[in-house]
Amino acid sequence: MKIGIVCYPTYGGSGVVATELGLGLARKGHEVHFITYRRPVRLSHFHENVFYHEVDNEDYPLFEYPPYDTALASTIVDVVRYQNLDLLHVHYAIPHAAVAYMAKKILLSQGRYVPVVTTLHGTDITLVGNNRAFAPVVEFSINKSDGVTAVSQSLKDDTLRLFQIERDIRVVYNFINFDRFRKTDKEHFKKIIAPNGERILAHTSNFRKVKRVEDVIRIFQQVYKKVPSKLLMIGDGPERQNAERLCRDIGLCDEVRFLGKQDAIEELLAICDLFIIPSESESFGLSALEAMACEVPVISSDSGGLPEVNIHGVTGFTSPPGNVDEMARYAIDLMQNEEMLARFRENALNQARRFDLDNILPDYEAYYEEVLERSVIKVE
Ligand code: GMT
Repeated sequence: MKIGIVCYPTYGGSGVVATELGLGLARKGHEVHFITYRRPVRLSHFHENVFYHEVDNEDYPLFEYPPYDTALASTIVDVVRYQNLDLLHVHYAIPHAAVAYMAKKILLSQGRYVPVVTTLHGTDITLVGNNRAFAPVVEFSINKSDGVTAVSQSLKDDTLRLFQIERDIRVVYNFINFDRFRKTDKEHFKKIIAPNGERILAHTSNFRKVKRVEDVIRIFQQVYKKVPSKLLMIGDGPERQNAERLCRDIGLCDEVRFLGKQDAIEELLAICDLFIIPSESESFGLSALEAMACEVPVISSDSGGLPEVNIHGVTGFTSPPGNVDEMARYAIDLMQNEEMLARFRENALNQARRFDLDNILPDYEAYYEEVLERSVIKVE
């Protein structure tokens, strides 16, 4: 199959999922064309069957906001026509689903039908998508997609609750590539970060408000009082400064390392004992899954799809967002109990295996086939 993938190229989960999916499809022999404004972060090497088309968003003095949507639609039209794509898979509804609809209509006017699959990732529904500024377009473009998937049951439920949706939404869970995410021996790192055998806790995110990064510091503050430990804060974003300031205010600078954006996250996860993700809202929590694949149990909030990934009392613990004291208690229990930690590590790995890329990829392929078959009937 020749598949066009439209996504955000940044460190966000939706771009990561889109890129890993494209690479997985390419390994299976599909031809994959990424269409986006910058090379996706995880598309770092040459791959057979993978093509990248950069959207040229020309600036012009008249534009206060260069019209990316228009440039993207034109690039999609061009790539579909000249690379002869069978299907477009767009990740994150805003603006990708709407732009894909426009491109589809332009192509149709030229006698070419290309079906569009939209994958909903989370904030495109629960946060920004639900905002009045976007909602009518989000709803319309979901309804006009030829296929729609959501990355968790919780996100599907939210979509049906928040919008008037006229079509079926298929849950296809996010996935993990075990070739990359697995526990490896990184003892030399461990010695640098925790020279006295301290426990290592970690958080990775894009440090946006929704991630509640200050809660991570507050949880760690309580853990540190009971258990010799270090905290790794991986990633960057608007809340980083507040988090750093909080560390200074409570005198924890020496115990918390802000590492910024990192490419080889799996090498850091390999030395961790606990992962913390206390988000206000999280449709899936890909970073929690990445930790679990590296045998790291998770303390998370119970918002959105997180409980579908992190099973309370089995792979870690879940608490309502903002309940820092309870999350800290769970973290302390786990960090103080060697037997429980070993059991939770094993459970985390077993749960992560359910989301193995090799299991989820065929679901996407089958869904594409289904959508293509429906489209043939539509065109005839
Ligand atoms: O976080 C966002 O604003 C959007 C998106 C992204 O691109 O990072 O994250 C969402 O998609 C991820 C991949 O499907 C999910 O693992 C995240 O849970 C989800 N983020 C939220 O729901 C906050």
